[in-house]
Formats: sequence, structure tokens, C-alpha cells
Amino acid sequence: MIKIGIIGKTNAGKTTLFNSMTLQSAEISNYPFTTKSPNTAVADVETLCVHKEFGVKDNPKNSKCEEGWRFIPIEVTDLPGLIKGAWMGKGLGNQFLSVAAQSDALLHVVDASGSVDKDGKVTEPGNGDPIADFADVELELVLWYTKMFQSNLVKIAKSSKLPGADLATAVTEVMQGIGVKKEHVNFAISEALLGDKEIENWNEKDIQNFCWVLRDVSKPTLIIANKMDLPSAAENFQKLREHYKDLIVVPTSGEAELSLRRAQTKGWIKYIPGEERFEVLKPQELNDAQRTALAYIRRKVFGEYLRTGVQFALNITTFKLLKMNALYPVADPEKLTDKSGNVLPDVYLLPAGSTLDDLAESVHTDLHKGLLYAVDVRTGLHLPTDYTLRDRDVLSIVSTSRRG
Ligand SMILES: Nc1nc2c(ncn2[C@@H]2O[C@H](COP(=O)(O)OP(=O)(O)OP(=O)(O)O)[C@@H](O)[C@H]2O)c(=O)[nH]1
Ligand SMILES: [Mg+2]
Repeated sequence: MIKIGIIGKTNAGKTTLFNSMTLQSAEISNYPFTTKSPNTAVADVETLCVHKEFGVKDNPKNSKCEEGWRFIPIEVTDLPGLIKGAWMGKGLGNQFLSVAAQSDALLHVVDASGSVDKDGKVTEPGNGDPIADFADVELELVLWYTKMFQSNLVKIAKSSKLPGADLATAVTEVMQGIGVKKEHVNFAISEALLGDKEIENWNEKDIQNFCWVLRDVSKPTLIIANKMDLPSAAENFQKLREHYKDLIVVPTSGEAELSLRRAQTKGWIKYIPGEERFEVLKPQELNDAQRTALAYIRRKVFGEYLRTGVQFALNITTFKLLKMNALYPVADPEKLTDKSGNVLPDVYLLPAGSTLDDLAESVHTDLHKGLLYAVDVRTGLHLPTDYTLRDRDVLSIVSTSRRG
């Protein structure tokens, strides 16, 4: 399952976002460092389901389908807030950073309303500096990567000199546990202009440059501009977008999403996460405060930003940053069912460039072992095992052992 980590300064609203995505009840407060250890739970990403195109009614098994949208589970981890010096192990730093580094992608949350001061205490909106907050946390992360690289320098230098070895392979061996791939290392060597320099001759600056690029390329990150419902958030959101041009900045209100998801669970409103509207179903069951809160969300969040942004952020991370494709394996190419008769039962997420062979491996080892070909349900064509999968493919995989 895809793993997404939520990082950021204390009080930025990480746990509120986490609870709104996963419907958990992890502790939220306006005191700094409320979260003491990581919380992990399942959330969903959303993609347009193929069942309408085929004119069938589906029976999802590994996912859910609501009003034409497929919701596919992913894993989300909420991390403790960060303090300066975390990379050296200060506070909960090390624990935080190693979990963050194991995620496939990161949501880096900043308080766009600027209501958290430099020490993480809640202040008047507008007093905080979200651009500096983002830079501080990023620096900690890069320093942690640098420390990991530096403490393995002797080992890397030695194994890169072994017969048949090279520098990129040696670095990858040491750092693959945190998602670093050989192509990332090669890219970082070339971006930092270190292709012609023996590793023994890399100076501090070379190492720093190399580690910045490595962090960027190996860990896709989305900036979440949170607390958009508060004053001064709009201005800071623009500033963040201008300052961090190479990154995607998504405006969110975690608090609004959490209120809506909870109201929806209680049956008070109809709301599908990600949609640009909600409907009050039981106005008589709401008290004055709840009515006011919903009216505020409608005006300040949906009125100005169309949506709370939370589901959108998860979708963008999965489909744009991680370049995932949604794939629908079925056993019966005519009925689009599995062996038990469930229509379009499962969706798998695999990164762009994956092949039919990769899909078969994800579905079942036996299917993979005897893999012959797949039938493209749309065209009836037989696809070879090295066929490059496309988003929303519906495929009946044929192997010597079984159909899946
Ligand atoms: N107005 C507004 N307040 C929010 C929003 N999200 C979170 N908050 C508030 O911000 C404060 C901090 O929220 P948390 O979710 O505990 O923040 P955190 O980033 O997990 O904090 P640590 O665990 O200390 O690192 C709480 O008072 C929340 O109610 C939002 O979207 N809008
Ligand atoms: Mg928290």
C-alpha cells in the first residue's frame, strides 16, 4: 500500500488533517508538540470509476465506489512536530525523521494563516511566517539525509571500488531503506556536478548539494497551506506559491474537513470527500453552534476555495507526484467479474511505467509464475507480459495456473 507521511512544524494542523482523512481521534490541541509518536491509519484516494463507462453496477472488494468515484485505500502517517536540531536527535527528531523518510511521499503542512510563532506557540493570525516554517523543516530533513550519508561515507567509498561496482550502486545500497533509487543517485551526482570528482575529494559543500538534490528527487513532496479558513491565509498562500514555484501548493482547511466528515458519519449532512458541495440532511438535529460552523465552512471555505482541499491533496500526491495508475484486473473479460461473480472487484495502484508482469505479481504469485498474456477488456486484444500499463486499464490476466 502507498505510504504518505504528514510532516511540518508543531501546531500546523497535521493531526487535524490526519483525523479528517482517516476518521481517527488522535489528540489535537493548540499546545506545541501534542503528538508524541507517529499515528498510522488508512485513508482513501479517489479516482473516477470505470463502471459507468462499461454500463455495469460494480461490487468493489478492495476499495469503495460512491456516486461514480472509486476510493482506494492508502496508508497515512501523522508525525510529531519538528524542532530545530531534530536531525541531531533533538526532541523526537530521529524517530520522526526515519518514519518520514520511509514514506513514498510527504505532505508538508504549514499554517498558512501565520498563527503559529517561531517557537510553535499559537499567536494572532498573521504574526507567523509560513515560508520560514517550511524552510526550517526542509533543512532538518536534508541535514538528516546528510548525516546518514556522511556516517556511511567510508563504507560507500570502499564498496564503490569493488570489482564491478560504482558510486551510485554503493550509495543506493546504504540509502535504499528511505526510498532512494539508483536513478535518483545518478541524477543527484550529475546535478551537483560531481561526476568527475572522486568521492574522497568531495568537500562539505559538495556533500550538502548532493544531499539537497537527493532529498528532492527521491521524496516527492506537496506543500499543504492549511488553516485557509482564517484571516491572512489567502495572502500567505499566494506568497508560498510564488516562493516555492517548483512545488505544488494545495490550500486546505483540515478543521473544515474534519467537521464535515464527522457530520457526515452522524448522518447530519451528505458529503462525499473531495466534492465541491455538501447538503444538510437533518437541520433539526443541529444545535446553533453546529449550524453556524457549517454556514461558516460554506462561506469561507467552499465559497472561496471550492473545497476543503484535503481529498484533493491526497489525490494529487498519488496520481500526480507518485504518478500512480489505477488498474482493474478481472477474471471474466465479458462479465468483468472475479471468480465469485463480483463485478470490477479490485483496483491496484502501480506507478507509470509498470508492466503487465508487475500487475500480475501484485495480484498473486501463482498468477505471476504462469503468466501468459492479458486480454484488454475494451479492445479484446491480447497484451504481452511486457505491455506497459495505462491508467484505468481493465485487464483479464491469463496464466497457466488461473485467470485473475
Ligand atoms: N482555523 C483552523 N484551525 C486549525 C485547522 N487545522 C488545525 N487547526 C488548529 O490548530 C491547532 C493545532 O492542530 P493539531 O492538528 O494538533 O496540529 P499538529 O500539527 O498536529 O501539532 P503537533 O502535534 O503539536 O505537532 C489546533 O488548535 C487545531 O484545532 C484549520 O484548518 N483551521
Ligand atoms: Mg499532532
